Amino acid sequence: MKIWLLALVATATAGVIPRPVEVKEGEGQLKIEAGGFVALRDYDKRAWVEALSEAAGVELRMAPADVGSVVQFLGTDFVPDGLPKPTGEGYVLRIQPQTAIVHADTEAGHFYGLQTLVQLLEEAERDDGATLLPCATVIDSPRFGWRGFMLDESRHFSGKEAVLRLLDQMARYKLNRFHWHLTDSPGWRIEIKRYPKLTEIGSRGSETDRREDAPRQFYTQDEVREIVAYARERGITVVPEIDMPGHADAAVRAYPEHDGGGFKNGKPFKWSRFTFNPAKPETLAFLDGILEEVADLFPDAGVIHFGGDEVHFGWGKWKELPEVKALMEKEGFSELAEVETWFNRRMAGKINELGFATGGWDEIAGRDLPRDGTLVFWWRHDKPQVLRRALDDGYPVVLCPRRPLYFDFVQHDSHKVGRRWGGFNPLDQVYAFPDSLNVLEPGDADQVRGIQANLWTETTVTQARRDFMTFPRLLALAEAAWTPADRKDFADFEERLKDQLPRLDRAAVGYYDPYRSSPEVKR
Ligand code: TNX
Repeated sequence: MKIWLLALVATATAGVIPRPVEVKEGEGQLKIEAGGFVALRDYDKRAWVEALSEAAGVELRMAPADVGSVVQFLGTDFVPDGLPKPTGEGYVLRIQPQTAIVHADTEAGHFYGLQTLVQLLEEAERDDGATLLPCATVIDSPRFGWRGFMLDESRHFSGKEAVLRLLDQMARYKLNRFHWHLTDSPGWRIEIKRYPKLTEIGSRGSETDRREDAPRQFYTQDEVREIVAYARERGITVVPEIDMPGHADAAVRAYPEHDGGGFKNGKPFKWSRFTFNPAKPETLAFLDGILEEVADLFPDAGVIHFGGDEVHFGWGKWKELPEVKALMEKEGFSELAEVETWFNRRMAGKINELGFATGGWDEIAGRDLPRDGTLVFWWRHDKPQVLRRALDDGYPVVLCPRRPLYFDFVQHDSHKVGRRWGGFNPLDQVYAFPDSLNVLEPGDADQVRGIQANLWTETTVTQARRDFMTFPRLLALAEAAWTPADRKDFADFEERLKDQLPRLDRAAVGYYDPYRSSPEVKR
């Protein structure tokens, strides 16, 4: 009997993704029946009661008081001796024969305790209309504060429904930053009231549809606010990206007076208006105006990302622009890189003035931006020296290298569509990050804010393919971001993952099934 019970406990606590820091198995089980109360402290969260009801398969009710509740959310005062008092996003979950208690110090901590409880309830044994939850204590907190996922909306547009569904999945697996790449050459995807042509003209088309009369695809400001609020309810901060001075074709299409041209190695390339004019006062004022509206729409973002990537691909025409010539003369610049740096400092200054840190791709490292107002996103996996330099220079960084964290790279060798670069990005390599990286030193811990995967959407025309590229890698990312290195175990993760795949089916989320080699979704 005892052995059987322990076996049950072992499987019941084994299922959670991301794997918690510590799980102590208890004795006995908590019986959850219809009509049971959930005590929410001072939170008004009907959604939490609904999530628990759905996971338990029985209808629970919001409790009038803490007494007699089958699930309780409590502060840290009541954590018994011998257990740590959780802080920040951490929580302690105690499942006892009479009640399950989530202790935390913050709403985020309670929310993550809820997610763990939900996953445990989903796989708990059902008995005659009740759900039997094995007793256990879970002590948990994240490895990284920044657990991110980036979605490129410009190359192909996902739209509100898909984004809300993605946020649900991110929250379920305890990811907490949604980096929203809203602008790029194919399309401008966010309404800016001061500049209506950005969406009247700039939002038409995509990577695979270059018709001038293609349908408009963008988020209205109301939709942006709705998505930001939806994310906030789920512990997720939405970080907007407005890419500049490169990747600007869509905006320049709408407002050609800001054109800075686009030349690659002296020759025009696909995006002939790849850059903003980096030195024209009207263009800088235009970008200021955009950033002001963005700041209003994302008041809690903490970071506004201004791109800053791949500018040299498209700056071939800068030398001919009168404003650039005048700037170079005035400042005594001899190189375009100095113009780029000048532009970076000017716009980062604006973002800081608005009360946000400036996020930027790793090209912005080495430009002497304020260390406390800048966040560097290291993406060029083939340039570890850039990461090393950024760290040595004192910048905080988010690690999102192409390999293994770009989800537009294929995840299985048999896959034909998608990127490769000296290899590709299978599940186990996503999982092994960042412990697989040999650039980091123990002293870097404070500066490494976390990790993030990026879904660039050049090759993902349909939502089915975006899902296919994102899942199940998103779950490996989540565990890599949350679980301490010494608790990571890929074989164990795979066992838990097999139990999560049917949950993705139920949520109508597509994925690549590595255990059945499901057919490639090519478009
Ligand atoms: C590089 S990542 C880019 C993106 C592309 C991506 C494709 C980055 C900062 N720039 O514009 O979509 O590669 O993998």
